[in-house]
Amino acid sequence: MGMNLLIDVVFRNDDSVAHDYTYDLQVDSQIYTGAHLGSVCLPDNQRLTIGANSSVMLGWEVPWEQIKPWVRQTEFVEILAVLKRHDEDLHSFESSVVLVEGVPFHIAALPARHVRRGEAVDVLVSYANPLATPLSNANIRIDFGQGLSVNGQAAKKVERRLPPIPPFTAGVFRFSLIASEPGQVYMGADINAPNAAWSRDSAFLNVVDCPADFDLNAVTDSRDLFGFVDALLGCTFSADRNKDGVVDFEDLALFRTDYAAGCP
Ligand SMILES: [Ca+2]
Ligand SMILES: [Ca+2]
Repeated sequence: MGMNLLIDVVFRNDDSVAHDYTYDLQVDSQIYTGAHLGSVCLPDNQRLTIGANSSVMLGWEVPWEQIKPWVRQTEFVEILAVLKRHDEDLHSFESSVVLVEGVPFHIAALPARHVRRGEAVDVLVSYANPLATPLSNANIRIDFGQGLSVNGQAAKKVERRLPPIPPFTAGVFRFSLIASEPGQVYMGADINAPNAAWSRDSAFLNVVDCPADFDLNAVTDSRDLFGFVDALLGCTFSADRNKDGVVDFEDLALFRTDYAAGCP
């Protein structure tokens, strides 16, 4: 991401006498459909003499600006070297594919992918800059499969300009959302930065709508009962049904009522 492409090619002559050659080098983009996005022009039909049983190593540097137009559509850059011997019709081909990475990042819902309808859940986006140069003007966008309430406002997406990311550092972007409808919510996220490839990640939220479904697995059964009793005996916050800050028999009574009612 965001770096010039350094290419080293070794041409070798295994023959017992020296030969004259012509070489070509091509840097191409590839996408999964096989469509061709463009090439970078490097010197072609260059002449080269390689001594008997010898190698010659040549190096090139392709500026990032020439690769950048491709990186919204592909992650792969192919390098193709062709060597042709003058005195015989002998061609040698060698190709190599380079993966052009975007900003590494990950989106996740906390503390779990299962949330209760109407309860706030945090979404955490962690990202990093693995380069030795600062990463600036990176935009993050998260689209939701269905409408949610984000930080108290109805929203179908979240967009944010990330602060500059110094070299070799990581950061997090956190926001809170509430799902008002039960079901599975898709969150598709991408980060777009001027000097990096496009990068994507996604996560699902399972929004459940049954008060007795204590473990939020969309099924209400005895495991929810045992789970609640464990939480009650352990005085953990999750057992505080009436949110009064105390875990006691009032919470047990509320859970028994919900459990007896079953799920809609
Ligand atoms: Ca359950
Ligand atoms: Ca309570």
